[in-house]
Amino acid sequence: MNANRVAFITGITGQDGSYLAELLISKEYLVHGLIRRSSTINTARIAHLFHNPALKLHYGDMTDSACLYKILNNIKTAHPTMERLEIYNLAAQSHVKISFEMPEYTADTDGFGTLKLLEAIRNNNLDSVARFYQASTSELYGKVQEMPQRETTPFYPRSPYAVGKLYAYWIVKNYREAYGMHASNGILFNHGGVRRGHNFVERKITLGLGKILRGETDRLILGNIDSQRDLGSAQDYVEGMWLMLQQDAPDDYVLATGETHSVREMIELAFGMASIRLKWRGTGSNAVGYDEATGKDLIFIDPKYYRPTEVDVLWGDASKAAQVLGWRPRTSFQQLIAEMVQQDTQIVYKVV
Ligand code: NAP
Ligand code: F7E
Repeated sequence: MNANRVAFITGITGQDGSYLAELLISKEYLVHGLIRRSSTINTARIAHLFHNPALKLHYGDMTDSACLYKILNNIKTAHPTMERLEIYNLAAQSHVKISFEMPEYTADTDGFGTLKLLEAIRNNNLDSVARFYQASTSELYGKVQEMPQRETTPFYPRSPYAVGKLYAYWIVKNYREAYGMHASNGILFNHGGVRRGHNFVERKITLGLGKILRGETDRLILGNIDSQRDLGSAQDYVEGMWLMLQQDAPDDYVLATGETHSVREMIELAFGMASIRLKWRGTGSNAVGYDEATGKDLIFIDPKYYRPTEVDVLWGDASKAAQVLGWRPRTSFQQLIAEMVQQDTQIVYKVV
């Protein structure tokens, strides 16, 4: 461990937080993480790091400003000579559809939670040592105003999640301009992998495929399969987060693959890797995907998974990140889906 490499990650138990913690520990950081009290185990993604002396966990919640202040105060006391504290704000109610069911909680956590953390930094007089990363999102582009989307594309959020994140984006920018804080927004397009939450579409597809192959179910039921996403690998994207905080000046960056694929394509690709060639009949909520070889219906649509307002297409342009940070995604769409298929079905598919 290096005494000058100290980080604090909110959302450390999530997909990105767990990969980021691994990355920072591999770079000799002492990593502090915020975890929530839960009646069931919510630490599966970081269980392998528990006994690492470089990891220290603190109970708290983004909606509790007193505890955010206290945690930062404890970190400051534990590292009295630190010259830099990297703070990665990844905690969020991150599910877009659920944000329509819990709009107020989503705004509290994703929007005001960011403000509370920034205030906790200032009230601890940590603004000059802190480097702040905000987990902004391509959902800000929502009803897209330009193709592909880049840092200068106007925002048009389409969900309570995206509106909450819009507040966070602007408060980060405001604190940068108002108080000279080293605070950056990473505008990340969709990214997943084998640690992705089970109710995000790409993981739901590979888990569903596994259940069909094992005979645990005979169908996979989804919502809008015609939307398109720019989907990369979470492991590649956490490197971009770290690179943003290594720059002399704070700024905002898009991270994306530069490719977009429909949900339908994701399904066809994953099932194809298990040698199931899907054909389609019907449209909209009547669309059915069936196995060409057996004629068996496998994919069904249920409008209960539709969103009141959908983001039809996301397609990112990460050339600024490539130019300034030297960041490029390493994992292809095909490789990513193959890794998830392997994890969830045990089928090894070689991408050529
Ligand atoms: P995730 O797997 O859903 O993880 C979210 C994390 O936030 C978990 O650790 C969760 O804790 C924590 N959390 C939720 N509510 C909280 C609260 N009130 N107080 C404290 N912690 C709370 O999300 P992810 O995919 O890793 O994404 C990381 C961040 O990037 C999120 O802010 C997300 O909105 C943003 N983002 C994600 C993507 C993507 O495609 N993955 C793209 C753009 C932006 P529990 O484990 O206890 O639930
Ligand atoms: O939906 C469609 C759904 O929930 C993707 C979060 O990480 O990325 C993520 O948000 C698409 C949408 O991700 C189902 O309607 C169809 O068009 O996997 P998702 P998301 O909404 O793009 C952004 C960048 C974030 O910031 C978020 O935190 O797939 N879809 N059928 C479905 N989606 C789900 N979840 N479940 C279905 O059954």
